[in-house]
Amino acid sequence: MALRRLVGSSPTLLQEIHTCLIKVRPWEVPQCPAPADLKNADGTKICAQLYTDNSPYYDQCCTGSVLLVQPGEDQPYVPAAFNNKISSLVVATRCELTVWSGKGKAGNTRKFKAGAFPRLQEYRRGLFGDWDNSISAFYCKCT
Ligand SMILES: [Ca+2]
Repeated sequence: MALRRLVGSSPTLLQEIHTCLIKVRPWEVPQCPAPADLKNADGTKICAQLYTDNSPYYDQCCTGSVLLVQPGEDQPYVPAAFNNKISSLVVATRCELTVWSGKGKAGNTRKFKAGAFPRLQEYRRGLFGDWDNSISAFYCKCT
């Protein structure tokens, strides 16, 4: 291992590094990307990213499966793997995501402007609901 070569044969130092890595676990602590960082693999702009999972901890949100939403994308019927499952989302700079709670753009609606929304539980839907696991349709546009 490169790490072992780096620290030589000092078991104490190795143990310290190991403990530190366990405490931080950087590979298990994904965070929501910044709105300005939303890009396709080829470098073109993404309108929004929708995630199926979140967490009580803000720095552990935007996890699970991710749906990349392209500028101008209109989905009256969210793909089954994401329907009523989206728990975190990020809207790119100068873009706006409109969501609906019902299929075919029925039910409640809300606009999310550019920004990270790690916990959709915190956004009220109607009188008693919230937007966690409640998105069934969306439209995303950028200027
Ligand atoms: Ca979910």
